[in-house]
Amino acid sequence: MERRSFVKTAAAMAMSAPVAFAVSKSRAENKKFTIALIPGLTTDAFYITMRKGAEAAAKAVGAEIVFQGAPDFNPVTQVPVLDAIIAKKPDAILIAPTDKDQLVQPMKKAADAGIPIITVDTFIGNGKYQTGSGDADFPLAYVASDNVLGGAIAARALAKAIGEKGKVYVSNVKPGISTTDQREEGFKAEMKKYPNVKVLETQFNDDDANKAASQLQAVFARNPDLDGVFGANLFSALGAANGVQQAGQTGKIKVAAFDAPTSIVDNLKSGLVDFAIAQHPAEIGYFGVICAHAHLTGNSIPTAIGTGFTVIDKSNVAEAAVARFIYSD
Ligand code: T6T
Repeated sequence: MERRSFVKTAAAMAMSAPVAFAVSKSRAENKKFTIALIPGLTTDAFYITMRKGAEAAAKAVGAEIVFQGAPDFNPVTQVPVLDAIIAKKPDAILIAPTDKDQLVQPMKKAADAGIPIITVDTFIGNGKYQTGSGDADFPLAYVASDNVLGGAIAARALAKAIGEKGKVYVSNVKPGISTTDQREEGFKAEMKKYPNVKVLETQFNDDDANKAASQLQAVFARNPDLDGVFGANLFSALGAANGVQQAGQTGKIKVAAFDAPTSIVDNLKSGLVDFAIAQHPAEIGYFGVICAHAHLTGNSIPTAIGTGFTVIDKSNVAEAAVARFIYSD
C-alpha cells in the first residue's frame, strides 16, 4: 500500500516536472534578449562583417544586438566601452578583447555581475575556458578562426610563392593580441620547414597601415634582396602592400595578406598581393550569438567553436563561392 502511493507520487512528480521545466524554458525562449557585441574597433571591415553575422543570428532567434566599440584597437579605449556596457546590464556580452592580459580584470567585472561573457575573434589568458584553472578561464566560450593554422597556411603559400628560398618578415600589430600572436607563431613554426627561407625580425605597426608601409620600405632599404612579407592582419597587410607599391617592387616582393577587405580584389588582380587568407567573421558573429542565446535559454554550449578560412588569389577571386568571403565595408 505504502509502496503503491510512493510509486503514484513519484509518477505524478515525473509527470509534473517536465511541464514546469517546459514552462520556464519556453518563457526564456520567448524573451527578447539583448546581446552586446564589443568589437576590437568599430571601423574595421572584419568587425563590420562580424556584426552582420551577429545581426543575422539575432534575427533568427529574436534577440537584439547592441554593437558598441572603440575607434582604435587598444585596451585603453576598449575598457571604458566594456564598463559602459556592463552598466547597461545586457543579457550577455560578446567581446573581442584587445589584449590577452589587460582585459582579464575588466571582463571579470561582467562575469561577477552575473553577465555571461563569450569571446569572439580574440581570447584572454590562454584561450582555454571553463577549465577551473587560472584566473582567465571564466568566459563561457571562444568563437574564432584557428589562428595558428592561419599563420601556417600563410607560411606555406608564401614559401611556395618565393620558390622556397629568400628573405621574408612578418608585419604585425603589437604583442599581446591573441590572434596576431598566434598567426606569427604558426607562420614561424611552419617556415622552419623551409631551411632556405630566412625570417627577419618582426615589425610592429600598432594597427597603423601607414606605419606598416614605411616599415616595409625601411626593411627593403636594409635588405634589397627582400622576397616577401606576411601582413598578419588587415591593416598590416594593406600597409605592407602599399609599401611594396611605393618601393616600386610590385610582383617582386611577394605579399601574403591575412584578412580580405574589398580593396583586396584590385590588389590581387594587379599582382600587388599574392593571396589573402579570408577569415569568416560573419560566422564568428553568427555562432557567437547562437552560443549566447543557447546559454540564456538553458542549453549547454561548447567552450570553443572554430570557424574557417578561404584562401583567395587571382585565380579564384571572381568565383561567387569565394568572393562571398570578402568582407563588408
Ligand atoms: O585580423 C582581424 C582580427 O582577427 C584581429 O584580431 C585584429 O585585426 C583584424 O580585426 C583585422 O584588422
